[in-house]
Amino acid sequence: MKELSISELEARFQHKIDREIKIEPNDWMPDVYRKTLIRQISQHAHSEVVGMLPEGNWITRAPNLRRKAVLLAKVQDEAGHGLYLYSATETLGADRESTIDDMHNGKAKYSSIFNYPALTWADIGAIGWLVDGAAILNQVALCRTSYGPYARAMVKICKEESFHQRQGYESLMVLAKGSPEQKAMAQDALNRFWWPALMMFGPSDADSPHSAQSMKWKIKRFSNDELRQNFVDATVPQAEILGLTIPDENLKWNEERGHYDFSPINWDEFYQVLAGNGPCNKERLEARRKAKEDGAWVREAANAFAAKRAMRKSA
Ligand code: BYC
Repeated sequence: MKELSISELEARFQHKIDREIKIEPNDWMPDVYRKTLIRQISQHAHSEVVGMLPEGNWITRAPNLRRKAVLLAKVQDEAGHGLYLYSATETLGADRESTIDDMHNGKAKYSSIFNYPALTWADIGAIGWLVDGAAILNQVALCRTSYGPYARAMVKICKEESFHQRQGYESLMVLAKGSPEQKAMAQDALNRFWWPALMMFGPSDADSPHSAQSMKWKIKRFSNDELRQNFVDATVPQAEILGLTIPDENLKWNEERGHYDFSPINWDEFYQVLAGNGPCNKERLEARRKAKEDGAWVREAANAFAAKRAMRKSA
């Protein structure tokens, strides 16, 4: 049989994507498609794992047993999401250890949002409502992403994220309807998390180097700005129900566009956080590096056990 040229293989690959056929691990794929996926999925996995830090810090300080149990379950879910996603990168040939090392040595990114501190209990509610809310909007679209293992992982992740978002909203509702001090705490959390949540969707479309190709390959189904606008449109009425004010004096319903208008984003702040200069970048990376060092003995023991078992089997 005649061997296909790279351009013929690429045309077949694109045709498959155009017909909504999922790409599976053993299928031919352009090297850049593979690399783009490893980059995006590993960034996503790192975000899940680093995302456990600001919330994990509040487990011992949750205001009651129910809240503590819910928060524990949420943080545990995030570890699970990290695992599915690291496994998805392995189906593309990535090595898990070096993928994680890339984050630890600053080569790979994780979501900017986790470089902001969780200062009060209300922040835990705001993270659920806004951060998980933003994550869901982005991730529901990823359930239809073109790479099969990533799309399937996202289905389970999205179900859990919906629960996370609702528990955050419910917890903030209790504070917003509570004493004036509690309401002020909820408002303060919204003030600090609103803009960083909008930045989670990534740079504006004009400044997003990967979007055009990722949209063509249907890795991404919507652009960064489209998802950000959907998030604003969905979240403003939720803030109204809470009786809280979104910290943007230019936020206004635009009848003609059928969307809310909002102020320009402070992109300098976004790029500063990406460059490692956010309020908690150093702390987050140190915590992850320390966790890896502290867990070395567990990995060594597990490997020794597996090797011993393999030797017994082959004897
Ligand atoms: N933070 O061309 P662009 C969660 C980077 S939620 C840091 O638009 P792309 C969770 C981008 O990587 C969060 N970096 O890129 C929730 C690229 O850098 P490189 C995780 C960002 O990939 C609650 C450069 O900027 N979700 O996990 O087409 C609790 C140019 O951007 C950010 C996901 O990761 C950012 N916010 O689009 C616990 C979803 N935005 O690689 C956990 C999957 C952009 O060239 N990811 N960058 O050095 C995606 O959908 C896409 O990767 C993005 C960016 C929309 C984020």
